[in-house]
Amino acid sequence: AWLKHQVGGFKDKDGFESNFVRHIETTLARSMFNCDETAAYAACSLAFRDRLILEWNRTQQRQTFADSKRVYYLSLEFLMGRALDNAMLNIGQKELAKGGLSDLGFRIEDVIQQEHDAALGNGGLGRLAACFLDSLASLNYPAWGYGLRYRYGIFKQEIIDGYQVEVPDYWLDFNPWEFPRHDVTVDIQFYGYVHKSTDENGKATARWEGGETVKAVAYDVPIPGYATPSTNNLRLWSSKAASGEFDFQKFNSGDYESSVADQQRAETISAVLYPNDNLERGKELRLKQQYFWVAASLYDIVRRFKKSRRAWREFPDQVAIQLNDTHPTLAVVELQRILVDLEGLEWDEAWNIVTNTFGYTNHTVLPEALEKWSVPLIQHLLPRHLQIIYDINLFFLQSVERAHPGDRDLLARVSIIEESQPKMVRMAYLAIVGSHKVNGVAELHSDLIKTTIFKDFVTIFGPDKFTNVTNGITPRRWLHQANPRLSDLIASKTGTHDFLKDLTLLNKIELSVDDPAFRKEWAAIKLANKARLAEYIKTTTGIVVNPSALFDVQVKRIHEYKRQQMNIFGVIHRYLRIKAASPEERKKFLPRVSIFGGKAAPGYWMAKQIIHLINSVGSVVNNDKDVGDLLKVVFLEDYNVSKAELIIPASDISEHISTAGTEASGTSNMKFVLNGGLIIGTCDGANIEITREIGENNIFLFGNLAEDVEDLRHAHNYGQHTLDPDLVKVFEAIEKGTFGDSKDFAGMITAVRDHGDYYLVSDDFQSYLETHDVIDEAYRNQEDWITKCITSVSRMGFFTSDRCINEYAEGIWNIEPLPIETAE
Ligand code: 26Y
Repeated sequence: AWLKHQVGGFKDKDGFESNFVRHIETTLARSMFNCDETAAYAACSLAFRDRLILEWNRTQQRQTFADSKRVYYLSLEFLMGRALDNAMLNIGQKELAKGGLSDLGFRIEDVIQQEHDAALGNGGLGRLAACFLDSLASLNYPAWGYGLRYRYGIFKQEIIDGYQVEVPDYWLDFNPWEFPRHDVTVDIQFYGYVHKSTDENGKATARWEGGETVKAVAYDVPIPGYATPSTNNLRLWSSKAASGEFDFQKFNSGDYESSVADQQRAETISAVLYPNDNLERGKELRLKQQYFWVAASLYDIVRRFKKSRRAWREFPDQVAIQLNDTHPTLAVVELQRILVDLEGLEWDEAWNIVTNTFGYTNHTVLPEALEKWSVPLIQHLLPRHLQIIYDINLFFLQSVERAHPGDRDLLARVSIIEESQPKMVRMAYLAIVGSHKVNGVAELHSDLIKTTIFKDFVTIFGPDKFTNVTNGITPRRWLHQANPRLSDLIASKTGTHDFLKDLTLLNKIELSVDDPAFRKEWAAIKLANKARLAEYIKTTTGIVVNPSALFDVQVKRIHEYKRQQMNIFGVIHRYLRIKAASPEERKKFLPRVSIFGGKAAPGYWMAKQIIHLINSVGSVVNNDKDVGDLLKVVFLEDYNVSKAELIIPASDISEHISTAGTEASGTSNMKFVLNGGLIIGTCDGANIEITREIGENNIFLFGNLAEDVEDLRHAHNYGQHTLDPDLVKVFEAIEKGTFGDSKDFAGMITAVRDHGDYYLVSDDFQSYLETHDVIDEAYRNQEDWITKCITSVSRMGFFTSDRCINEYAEGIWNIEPLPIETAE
């Protein structure tokens, strides 16, 4: 298999070098005497890209020829990170490239660093989509991703005077990983009106007419599988003015400006990724993005299906479409419109095809993240779709009424249309009704959606429609690429790198848990990873941290439910204890570095306040002579995928401390444990399953359980809320101005003290502090600590996204991998 997988690669190092030089001298029109690291990155990428293209074409031909069922993963976010390192590793020729680059005078690490992250996503949901693409290709599934080619990805975060400042991320300047397909375009219609009539057979027909048209242009990104020639396709749509739209009348009459303005308006659709994570804003342009992307993708999928000349009823045998959250839910409506209005199918036959085609993944129970679109807005933008939504709802409610006669409350509760002012379309309900399977992303989460937000739908459709697929991560990027030394150490014990394809093989290292040489190397790798991060912290923030201190990391989007505020309150509490201690007592403290990273949505005021407090605490604590190395507080700017690859392997403890029942799964928890870090966490999301797999001695759990959250909140609201005394001391310190003007942090305090403490910070605070003390003690015993780390890693096999994709393939998509011919 190994030999086979080199088929797509370079013959040898010389082959790579000559290809590299050719790209420098021709594609880039430079000379080797004037080749800096940027040019080296470009040439190296172009050289590897050449290798990918051949396999990419072959994979597409193989899929077309086999004509078997394909899955289409529709996601508004693909948080891909860098591509070059991943491509070299998946092709299996990073070592060869390293040698070649070295011959030419470059260090491969420096070359890799030149690449700008493809940051077309916010957080977990977008990164999950990227891990899924890696697994789909690695497992040889015929699969396409469909997304938007944003000109601006997630903003770049700068920290200025302790505050987050957002800077545009213009990432497309030079992107060798995409291929414009100017011949693959789709005209997308907006606005207009519906013309209803009766045809010659007396059948009612509807035609959507008028309005304006925007052109969707395809950009394709190759997705290489690991140790397989399979290379799948990610198709991203970019918006352009349709040729008829560029108003030549205006142009010729000298109104050049407004003619260009029309063009720019069209291009606005795919201009920017909305930077909200778990926070809905209901903006018209976002709805336009959704329809633009969904309509272009469906046109493409249907066009491909039609080439096979099969009957429409075979559509679900050829096509599975997965909705990554409700963002692509209009696809349900669009496919029904295509089948009924354009292809002339009867409603019921069409609806049967639609529901057998779609699956819907829910990623959140937070009410503020559930999408709703106003009826007047949809009416205006997509008049025909609104009618179809009303018909879907009518037929759905009629079937509910037949099964549950007279239950008017039930009808009102499950109606796709919310009878508010204005009326709203509940996208999650539409997605459920339009899909054959609905899944949550961790066991607890999948149970919660069945008993809370989607309870009535379980009654209506039965429990089998709802299922769980616990999230996973790709071990290629999150172990082999991010932590090559650990990957190689593991391979030295398991015999091969096969665990990267079958992660359950990790369990073999448990046999070596007592092997002194293995343990020593394990510890040395962790220390080296920490030293590398310490170096990065020093150059980017000026803060000097001791690599042998305990590194405590919380990196993720900033959100009240994720409780970074609880973390920083805990840090303040530790600081106060150090200050109150005598010089003698201070020696007993375990030196710690608290590391934070993450972006706040630009309009999320409380999240920005949290960032400001972290930075303000840092500037006091880090400069306090009484504290020295005992405590450092670092906020790392602009957390993204490539920074995660640096930070995660360097952690001793990471924090996954959401209020129980709020974090659907979490995926960084898996990344940290896989890299030999331990975690402190609540009984939430995938933490629960991680505990089950690695054993409760290897994780630090604390806090209230999901089942108690409702009662606690209720009690708060009825005045039974005595704040934790240690938290009161923290608030006093903040209010005394210890960390600067206390008015700047008043919102965070009143949320807990005066506004019902919705996220239970006070309720969990004592248990959180105690657990950190337990961690200190555990860390002092380095031998036990390393045993915990090795044992945990060995038991992480379940959390690969390969397992996850196999579950989707079998339980939801009904697709099979495409066999790769073994002879060449
Ligand atoms: C509606 C819109 C504003 C919106 C945009 C982004 C709503 C939600 C999101 C993103 C949600 C998200 O990232 N959810 C995360 O998905 C991960 C993958 O399943 C989970 O691990 C994580 O717990 C969940 O918060």
